Amino acid sequence: MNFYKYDNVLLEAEDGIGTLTINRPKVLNALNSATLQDIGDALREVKERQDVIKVLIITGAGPKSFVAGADISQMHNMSVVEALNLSKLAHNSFAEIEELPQFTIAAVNGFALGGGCELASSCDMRIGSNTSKFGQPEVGLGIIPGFGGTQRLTRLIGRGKAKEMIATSTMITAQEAYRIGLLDEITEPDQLMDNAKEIAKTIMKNGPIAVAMAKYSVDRGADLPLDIAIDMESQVWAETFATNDQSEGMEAFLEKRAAKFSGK
Ligand code: DAK
Repeated sequence: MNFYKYDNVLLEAEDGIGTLTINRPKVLNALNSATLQDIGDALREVKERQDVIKVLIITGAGPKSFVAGADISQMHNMSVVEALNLSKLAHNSFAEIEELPQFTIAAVNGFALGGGCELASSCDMRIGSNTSKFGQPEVGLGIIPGFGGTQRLTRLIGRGKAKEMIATSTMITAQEAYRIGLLDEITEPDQLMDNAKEIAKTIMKNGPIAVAMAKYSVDRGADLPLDIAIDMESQVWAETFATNDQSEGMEAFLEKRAAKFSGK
C-alpha cells in the first residue's frame, strides 16, 4: 500500500484503487482553504500516478460525515477578495476531479452538505450509506451554492429538484437522494467502502483509455447540441482505434480469452 500524506487529506493506493479521504473529522471534514489546497495537490498526484491509481474513491474520515460543507468558521468574516480566492481554489479542484482520466466514485459516508454535496456531484458516480444525508444549506447562511452547486446539481437531478433543494435548504435522506438520481447506489454503512471497491474493480477490468475517453465523451457531450455531440463522439470513438487496448480487446474476444489491457 502506498501512502501520500497531506495535513488535511489522506491519499492511499492499493491494488490500483486510490482512496482520497478528507481528514478533518473533528469539524465533520469541513473544507477550509488549506484542505482545498491539499485536495488540489492530491488530485495532481493522482493524475500523475496512473500507474498505481486506476480508479479514485473520495470519502470522508470518521463515521458521521463525508463533508459538512465549506468551513463556516473560516468563511464568516471573509472579504470579497478572499471569497474569490477560495472560490478559485475550489473551482480548480472540483474541475480537476472531472478532468481526471481516472473514474471517480464518491463514497458518501454521512453528511454531504453544501460544498460536500458539490464535491460528491463532481465525481463520476455517487454511492452512499443508508445513513448519509444531502443538502445545500447555503441560502440559510445568506449565500448561494458557490462550488458549482447551482450547475452540477442541476445537471444531475434537474432544475426543479435542484431549486427545491437549494431554496428550502433542507436535508434529504439517502433514500430520497437515490430516488431523485443524486445517489447511484445505497449500502449499509459498514459495506460502503467494500461496495465502492467492488465497483472500482469492475471498472478496472476494462480498457483504461476507453474508460477515460468514454468519461470525456459523456461529460463534453452533455452540454453540446446533439448533432455536435454525436460528431464529437465519432471522433473520440475513432481515436480508440489508435490504441493497443482496442486491438487487444477485440483479439481477446475473437480468441475467447480475457483481455489484458496495457493502457496504451
Ligand atoms: N464548518 C465549520 N465547522 C463545522 C461545520 C462547517 N461547515 N460543520 C460542522 N462543524 C463543526 C461544528 O461546529 C462542531 O464543532 P465543535 O462545536 O465540536 O467545535 C463539530 O463540527 C460537530 O458538529 P455539530 O456539533 O454541529 O454536529 P451535529 O451532529 O449536531 O450537527 C450538522 C451536524 C452537519 C447538521 C451541523 O454541524 C451543521 O449544520 N453543520 C453546518 C452545515 C453547513 O451549513 N455547511 C456549510 C454549507 S455552506 C464559496 C463557495 C461555496 C461555499 C463557500 C464559499 N466561494 C465561492 C468562495 C460553500 C458553502 C457551504 O458549503
